[in-house]
Amino acid sequence: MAFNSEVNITSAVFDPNKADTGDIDGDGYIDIVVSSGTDKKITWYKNNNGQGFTGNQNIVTSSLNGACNATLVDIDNDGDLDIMANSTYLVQGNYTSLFCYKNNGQGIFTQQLITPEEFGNPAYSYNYVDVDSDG
Ligand SMILES: [Ca+2]
Ligand SMILES: [Ca+2]
Repeated sequence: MAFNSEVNITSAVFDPNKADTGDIDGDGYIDIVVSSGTDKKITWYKNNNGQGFTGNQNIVTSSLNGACNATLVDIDNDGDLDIMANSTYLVQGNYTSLFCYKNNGQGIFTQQLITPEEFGNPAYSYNYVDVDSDG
């Protein structure tokens, strides 16, 4: 794929705030995940055999209020990339809830609430590190 011109991957997200890249479906080509807060979405876009993106939107969720910080990380160490994201609005009585969307290896995700924490103010960024160095 040549990067000599701008490519519009999608116009179907409202207020996108973060994109991350990684091979979501395990086909060897780097895909893109996007969080967009105003339309409450986390979506991903498949790279078609290295030829680029068709704009087909794979919706991970469309109900995460203030969805932000979509980040690809293999959180359960099973070899596929999962998505971590958080909400900046009230979710189940808590502000700034952290969610994991576990990948089945083919880009189908299952939501899991990780830490329903109330920080007082919404957290807009975070990092993932292997705190106990166990891989
Ligand atoms: Ca891929
Ligand atoms: Ca995984």
